[in-house]
Amino acid sequence: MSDDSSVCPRCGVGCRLAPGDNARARGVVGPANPDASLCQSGIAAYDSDRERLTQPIVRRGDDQRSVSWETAYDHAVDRLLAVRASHGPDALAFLGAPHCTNEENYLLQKLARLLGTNNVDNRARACHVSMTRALADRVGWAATTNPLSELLDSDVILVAGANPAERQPVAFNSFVRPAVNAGATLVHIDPVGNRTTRLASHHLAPRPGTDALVFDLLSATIIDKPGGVDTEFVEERTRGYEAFADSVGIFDWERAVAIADVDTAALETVADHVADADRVAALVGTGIEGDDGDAANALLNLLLATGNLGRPGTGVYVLRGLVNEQGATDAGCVPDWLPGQQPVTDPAARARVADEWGIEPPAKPGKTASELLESFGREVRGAVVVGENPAVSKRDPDWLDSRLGSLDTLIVCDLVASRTTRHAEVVFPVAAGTEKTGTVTNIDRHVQRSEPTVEPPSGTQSDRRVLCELGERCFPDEFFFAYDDAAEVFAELTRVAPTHAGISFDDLDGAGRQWPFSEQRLYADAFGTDDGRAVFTTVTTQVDRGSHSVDNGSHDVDSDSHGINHGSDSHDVDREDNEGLTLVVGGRASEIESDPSASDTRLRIHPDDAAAYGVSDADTVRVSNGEADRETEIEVTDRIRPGTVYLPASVADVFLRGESSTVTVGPSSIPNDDSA
Ligand SMILES: Nc1nc2c(c(=O)[nH]1)N[C@H]1C(S)=C(S)[C@@H](COP(=O)(O)OP(=O)(O)OC[C@H]3O[C@@H](n4cnc5c(=O)[nH]c(N)nc54)[C@H](O)[C@@H]3O)O[C@H]1N2
Ligand SMILES: Nc1nc2c(c(=O)[nH]1)N[C@H]1C(S)=C(S)[C@@H](COP(=O)(O)OP(=O)(O)OC[C@H]3O[C@@H](n4cnc5c(=O)[nH]c(N)nc54)[C@H](O)[C@@H]3O)O[C@H]1N2
Ligand code: SF4
Ligand SMILES: [Mo]
Repeated sequence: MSDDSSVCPRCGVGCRLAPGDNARARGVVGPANPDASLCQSGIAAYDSDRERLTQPIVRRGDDQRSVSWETAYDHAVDRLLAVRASHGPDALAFLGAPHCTNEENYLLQKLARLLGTNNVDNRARACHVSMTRALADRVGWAATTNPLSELLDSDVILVAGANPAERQPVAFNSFVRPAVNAGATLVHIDPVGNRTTRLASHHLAPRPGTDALVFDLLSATIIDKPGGVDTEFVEERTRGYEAFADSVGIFDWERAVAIADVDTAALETVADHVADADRVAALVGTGIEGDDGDAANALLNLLLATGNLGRPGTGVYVLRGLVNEQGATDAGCVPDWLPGQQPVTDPAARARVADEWGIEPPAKPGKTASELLESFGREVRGAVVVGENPAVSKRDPDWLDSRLGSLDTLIVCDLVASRTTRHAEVVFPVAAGTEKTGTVTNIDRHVQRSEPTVEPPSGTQSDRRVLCELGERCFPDEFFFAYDDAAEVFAELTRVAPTHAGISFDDLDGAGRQWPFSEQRLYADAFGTDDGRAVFTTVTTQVDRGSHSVDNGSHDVDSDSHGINHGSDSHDVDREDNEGLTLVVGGRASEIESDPSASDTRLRIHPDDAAAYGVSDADTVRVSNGEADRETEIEVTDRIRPGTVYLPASVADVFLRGESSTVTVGPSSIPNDDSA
């Protein structure tokens, strides 16, 4: 039996909680928060001032009416079936649902596929698609490899493009901090120093977008060290090593150092640590996603060459953002994967689904979320959006409004009115994560049962109920959506998805259960590839890209151990070319969040750059990329690379929409005390 606690809806760590005093949550012991701790965001999980939707809405043109649930269901189904009848099944799109349960994601993709389309995706995968696809293609599964608890056994922990001290704080404090306190070496790879860096003994601050080169440089250094490569592991458990080693052999080390602009001594020290350690684990976030998978592939090569996969204390941790981002993928809200990450192109996988459903899902992969958005109003005429807000995005909001507005019909399930619900023809008001029963899967594949710990507002229903009602009305003569409860949906998921085979809803107590049922750590005996071997790739990164005239005179901006290690004075290079400052963004947020850290909207800038641009600490400045500008306060700090500036996503949005990630900084046009 499960205890009376929910899984925290605020992030993918998956801490357990229940209501405490004064509208605050209290932690309940779970696999991700073994000492029952919560972060500030989790403590505020029940505390929302957002006005909830409590009645279904139907809108045609300017006419908006609150309607009964029956009317809303009938109207939504009429409209979806009309689109399908006139334009075919691929004119429908389904966007779900990393905020929702595994069961709800399963139902959403089942509805899409029974209606005849694989156009189902979840947008949040955009945050980690490079790393997860590299894992799926080369070792087996799009998921974190080892349990969080094994970080306590790691000798070296590499954190790249992530800030878990602030973004996954309970996982960081429960597993990384104690490991470091017990002697593990923490290496932070990030152009910007942050709270994670404070615990690190080494900080490599490469030029943004050059992480692949950093990992290749580490591999190249380790291959040259006697005993650096784990030859036994490479021979027994991998393939493609020779080609990889050859490509490393012709890799231009000096040029790569110059482009990544990392300090060679620091790099060699880190390479020594990785080569000497028995157990190396890597934690990756959104910061290494910008290069089409080069960084992810280079990191996997490094870990494979050193034998750091499939053993305790090793592996890759994908620091997924939203509560059920892993589960949305596992349950099949992916255009080319059926439940259990099975390719839709695989006849055996389709047959397994057909056995259960009585109908075979279509074989042709659907469109991804961004392709779907592009197609709205053209090939795609109707959409069902469950717990996503595509209208809020890095893309131009007017463009998105026009895309959503061009659909024949849009059906949305949400807790609150949003920019997306404004375009909806039918809005279903639903229950939140802490108000419903179901399972969610956290960053280390723990499938946990979440029980309602507060009453949903009267007038709402769960997403599960809504999807079943829609499904039953789409197929009135069938029993495709005749489930009594979440347990029945979960049971079907475990029959269809090989990843979840053997897990029973009733056995999911407060401790949860990792998929696959039989092993906590993936790849202990074999990798999930056809021949059971992990696959090397060759070094694909181009060391000759860019035209930086780099001077190799190494200089350290900061001699204390927390200071950043970058190599040459990139800042001079950048300014000589009159390139402006490279903008780096972190703190990507989900709207659901009333994030305490989001209040820091300052631009971080290195003292040399501040001097060059004539601005001082705490000034309000104008940041511009030529297309857009923003006023914001600045923090002058040496924990950022010269030539690079940092902004939280909430402020950086206007710049991310453009092509250029280069900005300039100048005096504000508004008086300082009147700042944004
Ligand atoms: N409190 C709170 N926590 C959250 C969330 C929230 O809203 N509030 N949201 C959750 C969500 S949805 C997500 S996706 C996660 C995000 O979790 P993270 O990915 O850990 O969070 P970010 O702060 O976006 O970190 C991105 C980091 O990448 C760095 N970076 C940028 N460019 C590069 C580069 O080229 N190379 C390297 N090596 N680093 C680079 C940035 O400096 C930044 O430190 O956080 C989750 N956690
Ligand atoms: N401009 C901008 N764009 C961003 C980011 C940013 O910082 N700035 N961050 C990026 C990142 S990291 C992410 S992960 C994405 C997040 O993108 P989205 O997932 O699209 O956005 P969210 O605001 O997290 O949530 C979408 C909606 O889900 C609803 N919701 C919450 N729980 C439930 C539930 O149980 N059921 C239903 N039906 N609805 C629910 C919320 O009320 C909200 O309206 O955005 C990305 N895009
Ligand atoms: S770390 Fe994430 S799951 Fe845990 S309490 Fe904080 S927001 Fe919730
Ligand atoms: Mo995210």
